[in-house]
Amino acid sequence: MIKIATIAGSDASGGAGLEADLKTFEEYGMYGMAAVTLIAAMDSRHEWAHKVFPVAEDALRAQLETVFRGVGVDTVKSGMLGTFYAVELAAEYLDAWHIRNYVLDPVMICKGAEALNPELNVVIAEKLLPLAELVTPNLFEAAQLAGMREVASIEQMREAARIIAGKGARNVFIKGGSKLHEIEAGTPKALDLLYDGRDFHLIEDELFDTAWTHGAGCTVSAAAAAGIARGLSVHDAVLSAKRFITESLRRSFALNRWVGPGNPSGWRAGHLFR
Ligand code: PXL
Repeated sequence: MIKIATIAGSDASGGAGLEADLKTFEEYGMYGMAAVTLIAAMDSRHEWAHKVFPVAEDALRAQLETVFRGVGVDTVKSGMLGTFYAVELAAEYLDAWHIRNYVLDPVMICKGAEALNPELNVVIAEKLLPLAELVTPNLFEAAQLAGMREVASIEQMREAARIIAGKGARNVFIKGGSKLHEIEAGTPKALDLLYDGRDFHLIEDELFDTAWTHGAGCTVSAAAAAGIARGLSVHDAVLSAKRFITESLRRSFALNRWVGPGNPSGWRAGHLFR
């Protein structure tokens, strides 16, 4: 059994964060573990406003001990870290246990929430990018990591990817998705870019006209980690992750009037019924 772990926040509504990661690992047939960095809860009486409760440093360290020493793990993904000590602990354990298959999803904010620590981006870039086999920023996160004012075109995605790779990540996958489509008017596809330090691969996929995309970023990053855990090249892992998220979003649904996630088992329905 392939063992894979996420170091991430819990999304009580179940669509993003470590819940999305674990569901994705399950679909890829792997044994998933989680070290919780923070707990996010949402208030239905206040427009689904997010509230974030960090997990104490000693509690996070104890979980990392469980995962890395107690069980052992081949591949690790990180999501929302939220505090300086979470970034430092993640770096400490990834480094000490020589984890090569590390996928960094540099989650900086979730919709409707205040960033816990906006300055965290600098520490994430400094401590975690050099450890990452793959980093998976969205357009906003790519601009932050690259120190650019904005990333709003394919050319700027290329530039950001080059800068981020220069800071130590071995592969950079910038999730333009539906956002880049809006910017590059007339493009009927979701657009993402993979940079392996040498070549750029523009990845186009089906675009859905839906607001129910909660957790898509977490999911695509977890799916890429699962592919890498399975032994795929980063390029093939990303292509698999794109297929996975496309089938998930094809069957996305509303949880309430504010939020709707993809369906992580969507690819199975597609397999059976199309
Ligand atoms: O989608 C980003 C995200 C990541 N992690 C947690 C979240 C969210 C968004 O809600 O709650 C824990």
